[in-house]
Amino acid sequence: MKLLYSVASPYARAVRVAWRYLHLTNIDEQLCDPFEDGAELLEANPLAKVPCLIIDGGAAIYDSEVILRYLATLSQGGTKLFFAANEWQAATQFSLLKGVMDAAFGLRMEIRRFEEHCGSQQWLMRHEQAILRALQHLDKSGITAEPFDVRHIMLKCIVDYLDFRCSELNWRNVAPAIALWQRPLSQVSLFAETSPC
Ligand SMILES: N[C@@H](CCC(=O)N[C@@H](CS)C(=O)NCC(=O)O)C(=O)O
Repeated sequence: MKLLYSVASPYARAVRVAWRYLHLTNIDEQLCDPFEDGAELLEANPLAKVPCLIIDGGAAIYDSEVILRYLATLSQGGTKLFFAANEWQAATQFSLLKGVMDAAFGLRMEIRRFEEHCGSQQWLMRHEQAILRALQHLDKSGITAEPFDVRHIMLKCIVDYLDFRCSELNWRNVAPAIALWQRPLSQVSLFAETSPC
């Protein structure tokens, strides 16, 4: 299998951490800048987004949630990536995390538009506020104390992405428990090997 990814993408990083976490070995990672509209990516994913997994036989799997769910089915060692289907609170938290990742990417794109002198202050604030409210909510929910699963992979990829791409956003003020939890995890090989910086 081949995973098309970019180093900075938090979505792709979540997938890259997950396959390592599941001890899968048959995945080749191939760098791909989605903004270059390369032929291989366009053929695999008409949306031209990474991550995109091309499985043996040539079919493509995207987006990141679908890839994560697919990888979870390949795990043989008993390592669980996902919570049970009827754990609605966990599922809702997972949706919240996907939304924060979208808002973080949206914020980064808006910052880029500001660099090109066409940013919108309203959209910048909207993304920032969504991120801060969500991280505060997750912090208070005690997510960092729960057993490790896909939600923690998402959370770590989000906060590292914010530090990397949106470093002026002071998220640590509203999420002190997540801030404490984030730092030592960076030493764990899953995260160290996939770090965007
Ligand atoms: N919903 C998608 C989002 C993926 C996504 O937006 N990836 C970004 C990189 S971080 C991308 O490829 N952007 C290219 C574009 O927006 O044209 C997922 O979960 O995989």
